[in-house]
Amino acid sequence: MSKQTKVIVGIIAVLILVIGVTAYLNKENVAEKAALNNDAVFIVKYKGEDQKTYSMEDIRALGETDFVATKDTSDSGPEEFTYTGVPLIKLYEDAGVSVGKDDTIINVAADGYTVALEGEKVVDAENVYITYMVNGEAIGTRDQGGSGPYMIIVSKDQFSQFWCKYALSTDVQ
Ligand SMILES: Nc1nc2c(c(=O)[nH]1)N[C@H]1C(S)=C(S)[C@@H](COP(=O)(O)O)O[C@H]1N2
Ligand SMILES: [Mo]
Repeated sequence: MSKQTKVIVGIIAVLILVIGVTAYLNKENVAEKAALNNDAVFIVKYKGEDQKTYSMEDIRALGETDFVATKDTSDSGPEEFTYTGVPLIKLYEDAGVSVGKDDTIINVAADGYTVALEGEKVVDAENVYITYMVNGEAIGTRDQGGSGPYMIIVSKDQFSQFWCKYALSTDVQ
């Protein structure tokens, strides 16, 4: 090997090492961020009465999915995000609470914000989701400056005012 070839091989070896270590650290980081709010609870109610309490693990075990939703607020333009979550209707099914198209679903948040949704939207498993990750990272708690740990998203709405940040519970009335 010429001296020049040795130098090139050396540089390539160092680059491969750097890429490998970066990928490894990144993987740990993603796992850590995703695991942050495992103790957060979310409650499914029926007419104001608790039916079932869920942890992050319980919710994820119902079958999580990635989907794209556009967040459009009063002070920012439309922006697309990839969220990870579970259709809200799956929690109702699991809790044994039936939801009809003519019911009203009340979602309550930690800051007192309350969202009323038509049952017709909630029975659509591709519309209303309970989410906990955005673009592969935990949504984060309010204290951390996030919108979670849970946020309910109405993905087919044009605007985001019916999304429920810091969601604590959902109720059929
Ligand atoms: N708990 C809670 N959820 C909420 C709100 C809120 O103030 N509190 N604001 C709503 C509005 S008006 C919008 S546009 C979306 C997105 O709000 P963000 O821009 O603060 O993320 O969250 C909705 N959900
Ligand atoms: Mo908004």
